[in-house]
Amino acid sequence: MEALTLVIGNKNYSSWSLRPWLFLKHNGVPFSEVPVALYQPHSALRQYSPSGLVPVLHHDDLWVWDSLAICEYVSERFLNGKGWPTNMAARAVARAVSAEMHSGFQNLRSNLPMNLKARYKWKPVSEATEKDIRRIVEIWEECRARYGNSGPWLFGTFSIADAMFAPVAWRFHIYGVPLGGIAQEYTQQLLELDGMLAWHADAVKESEALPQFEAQGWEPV
Ligand SMILES: N[C@@H](CCC(=O)N[C@@H](CS)C(=O)NCC(=O)O)C(=O)O
Repeated sequence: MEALTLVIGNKNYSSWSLRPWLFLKHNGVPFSEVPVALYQPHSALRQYSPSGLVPVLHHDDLWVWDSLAICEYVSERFLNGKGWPTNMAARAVARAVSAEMHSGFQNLRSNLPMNLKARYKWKPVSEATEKDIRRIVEIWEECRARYGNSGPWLFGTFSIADAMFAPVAWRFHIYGVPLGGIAQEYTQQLLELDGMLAWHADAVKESEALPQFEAQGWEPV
């Protein structure tokens, strides 16, 4: 295989970077990592990424600079397309929920930032954030019920959609979001993945502290 490199941000904070990293790891595609510390005065990001954002996949002279596009490319190039469900209807829904995650849930993202070194006691959040949480739970329940018969993931087999939602599992865990049933089981299952545990182990060793990812007004557990 040609040289495959994933440029990622701080593992403690970079939810976007986690998605393609987990997808590559879970599928056993070998790659090397280039960590770039985010939001530093002289960040090296520009030299690796045309958008100035991570993650970016470098495959020889090809650069792919978006988390969903990277997962798609890896699926096509190395996995014979198995990143998406084989059934056409399931595949369309998997793409829809992945796109919804990719472009939405701004309230959840900004009010419950991913910070793997933190654990908080749950407290009521804004109606807008509650709405994001409810919609994610609804997506998970629907996908599991309609398309998840062949395995434990949203579409049975682990897919790009699961990788896209993986950081949400950390957010729910960090803030102690009260869940039940399928959402609880699915969150736990994501958190117990080898790739998630390996990412977490690296994250807690990082030394940078970025104030914009520290939640305000939350009581630590
Ligand atoms: N749409 C992009 C978003 C990537 C993104 O926002 N990355 C953040 C890190 S979590 C970043 O690189 N921020 C650096 C900066 O804004 O300088 C993707 O899916 O990859």
